[in-house]
Amino acid sequence: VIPGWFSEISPMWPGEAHSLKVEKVLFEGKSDYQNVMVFQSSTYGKVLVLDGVIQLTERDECAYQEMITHLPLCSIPNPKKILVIGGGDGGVLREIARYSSVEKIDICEIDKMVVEVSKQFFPDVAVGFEDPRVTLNIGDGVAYLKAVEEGTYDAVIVDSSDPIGPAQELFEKPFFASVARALRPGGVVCTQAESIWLHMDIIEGIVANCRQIFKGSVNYAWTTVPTYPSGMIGFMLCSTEGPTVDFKNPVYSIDEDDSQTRPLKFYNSELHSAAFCLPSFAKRAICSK
Ligand code: AAT
Repeated sequence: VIPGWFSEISPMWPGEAHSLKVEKVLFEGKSDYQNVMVFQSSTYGKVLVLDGVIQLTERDECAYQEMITHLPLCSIPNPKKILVIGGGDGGVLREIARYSSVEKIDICEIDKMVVEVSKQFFPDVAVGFEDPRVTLNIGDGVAYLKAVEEGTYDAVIVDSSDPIGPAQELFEKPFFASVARALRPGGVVCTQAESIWLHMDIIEGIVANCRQIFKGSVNYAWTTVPTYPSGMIGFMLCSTEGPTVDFKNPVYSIDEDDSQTRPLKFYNSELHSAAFCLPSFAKRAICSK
């Protein structure tokens, strides 16, 4: 460990640790679920860390939040009811709020401290909570989904941390089954699905589960995020049986909507389609089974 630097050390990426220079630690606390830390970095703005793992930085959060949101929502016409699991920083809410078709945004985040800390230190991210269509629930996403009435949502976005800690069950088959139940026919889910460089075993497990549960389509997409392990992160995009969803060819271009008061920083329609192109080794592992 280099003094004055933050190193992201975890058994989930043994033998490597991305480091950022720390200007100042702004917050350190322990919630009921995890350690929460915020620091000012030299080159990536403020950084939110949970249990030693980077959740977002001000400089590159746009890549993750815009892709995890617009990949599913631009793949279906006129999304109306959306559920977010995790995402307590509010960034995914900020992105969903761009859609005038959306009527209701429910969010279930397990850790109240993440919401409070985000409102205090990341106002440009937590701005998502200000949208009047948002209802915040503090609780476990697994329990929340079990209680949802069948066929409620057009889209579910699972903005979850890694499968060590409170998010473990969000990577398991019963959870995907309750997501499918909560979706309308032809509804879509997008879940945080780790890195093809580091977690092919986890990804193959998720793909196998999703193939059994989602009878529409099952796809993996990815994007660069410099401060996530290996510099990239992937998403599973699946649809339930019903109207066909062709994820690779978006039906709506949010990036061409002139009414946006905050222009998109990262997502556009070309990147949307490109996100589904995989390196050969990943294609073999993910697409051939
Ligand atoms: N948008 C920032 C990126 C995240 S945040 C993941 C959120 O999921 C955290 O706020 C965490 O408290 C919440 N969470 C974890 N488990 C649950 C659960 N069971 N129910 C509801 N919310 C939960 C993801 C960063 C990815 C990091 C990649 N290395």
